[in-house]
Amino acid sequence: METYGFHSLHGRGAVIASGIKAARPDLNVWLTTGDGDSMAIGGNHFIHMIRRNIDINVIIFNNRIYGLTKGQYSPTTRFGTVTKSSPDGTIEKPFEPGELVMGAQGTFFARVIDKEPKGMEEVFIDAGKHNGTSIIEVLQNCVIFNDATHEIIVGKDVRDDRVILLKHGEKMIFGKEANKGLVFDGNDLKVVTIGENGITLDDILVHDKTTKNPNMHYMLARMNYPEYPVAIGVIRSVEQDTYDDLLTAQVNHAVENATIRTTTELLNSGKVFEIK
Ligand SMILES: Cc1ncc(C[n+]2csc(CCOP(=O)(O)OP(=O)(O)O)c2C)c(N)n1
Ligand SMILES: [Mg+2]
Repeated sequence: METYGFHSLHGRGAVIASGIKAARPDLNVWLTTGDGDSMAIGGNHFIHMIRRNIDINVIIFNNRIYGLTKGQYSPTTRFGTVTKSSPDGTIEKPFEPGELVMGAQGTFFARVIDKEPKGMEEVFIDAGKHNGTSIIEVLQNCVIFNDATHEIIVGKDVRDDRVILLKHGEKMIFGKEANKGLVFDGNDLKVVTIGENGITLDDILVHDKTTKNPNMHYMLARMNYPEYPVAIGVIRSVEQDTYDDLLTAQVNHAVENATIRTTTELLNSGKVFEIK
């Protein structure tokens, strides 16, 4: 087909994209999806695409609602939210997409804010370069059916105290005064203030997106307001074999070692009967 993109059936984007990448490994494949599409109807495909580490770049527009169908709650809707399908408030604990990515052995996870195109651009470039499944969660507003859902985190007046931009190799600090940071305390991360209780810059953890062990990335991905700032930027990026590379190698090996090379040879192979 002479095209650069098309719509698939709701929930099946990961399947179509996996098929395209398997058949045409030379293509640079990007999949756009919603929180409902990727985590509800397409949840099964989503985790297996990630587990296979097939080289696809995935942008999840997480507006924490089924927008197109006019406002039913999704797997990422916050507990207690009143929606058209939860008139008394949801009684389900939401997924954070990053938790699923780590649980499914993901190799790349990043989070960006819809109204910050500059940060988004840098992350998209990183994701594009990553060999394997790259998942980018966009904290996306839905003006009509879930307006201002992320404002509690990204609102102009609160953003600097409620968001932490993670940069590989740099201290994990944030805040309007850039004086808050993350340390490890007991079994979990903890927010501290530099200059208080004997805490200095040296105590603050450095972000390493490349550690194979996903435990720290899992903790960073699930940080949430009010206990923690929400992490944006590239949280995890590790190199690992991709499904499409391994598949191509297998196909090439099979072709090289095949004793039957053409359809005519195939038809004349094995037991052949001549009909008279
Ligand atoms: C097979 C199928 N089932 C259900 C629907 C109805 N449907 C369309 S969009 C949607 C939910 C979309 O939610 P999300 O993925 O979060 O995207 P948003 O509209 O919020 O961007 C549903 C249930 C459909 N189009 N096709
Ligand atoms: Mg949605």
